[in-house]
Amino acid sequence: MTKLYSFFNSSASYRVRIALALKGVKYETEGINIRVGEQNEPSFRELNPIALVPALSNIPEGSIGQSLAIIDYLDQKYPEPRLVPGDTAQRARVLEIAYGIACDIHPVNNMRILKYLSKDLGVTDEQKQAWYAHWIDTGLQSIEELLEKSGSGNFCVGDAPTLADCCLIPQLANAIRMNCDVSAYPRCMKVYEHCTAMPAFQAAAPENQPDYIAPAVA
Ligand SMILES: N[C@@H](CCC(=O)N[C@@H](CS)C(=O)NCC(=O)O)C(=O)O
Repeated sequence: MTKLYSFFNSSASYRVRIALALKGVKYETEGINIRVGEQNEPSFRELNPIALVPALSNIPEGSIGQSLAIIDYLDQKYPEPRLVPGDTAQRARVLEIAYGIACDIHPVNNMRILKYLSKDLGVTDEQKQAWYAHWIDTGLQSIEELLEKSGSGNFCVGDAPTLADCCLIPQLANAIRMNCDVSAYPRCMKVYEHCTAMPAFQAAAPENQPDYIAPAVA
């Protein structure tokens, strides 16, 4: 069976889980605990030399890393429902939002970056939180403007979920988990409220994953 190497709290993994659920693809989860460095094990690097989750394997093509490449693969292999629209204008809007999140917002707040800030550069927890919140704010402000451009409603673009929603929901979930103030982004939050009530998005949510680790109670 198709296997997804995933970490429950990883937003890049969450993007792919949403796509798999929307398309109704059956798969098994192999938990890679990035908190303890399992992404750097040689057995995982063989599947994804970039050493980041997710990776898709047990497919005829071998294994694929990079969440957007995996979703593109799934869209080719299981065309319904389409996550990257065929229509040229809609496709451009969807990719503009998805890349804005996956290329510009997510990478600077990735775990290895935050660890480098603390361990190698010696920044305090407060400074690290300020860094995180700053890039979330800057990024979500831009996404809010992109959603205005795309005329978002219940979804980022059009009237069905697309790759843009697969990227936005996990990014917002992370921001909320990290106590960022998201009240200034009403278009983003409208999409968030609508999508997170849908069964496919719920099936993909961190707390519903087999490798879920409950937060420690203080
Ligand atoms: N561009 C990659 C990003 C993947 C990524 O950053 N994954 C994170 C979790 S969301 C990770 O594995 N972090 C481990 C680390 O920072 O060492 C993708 O879209 O798949």
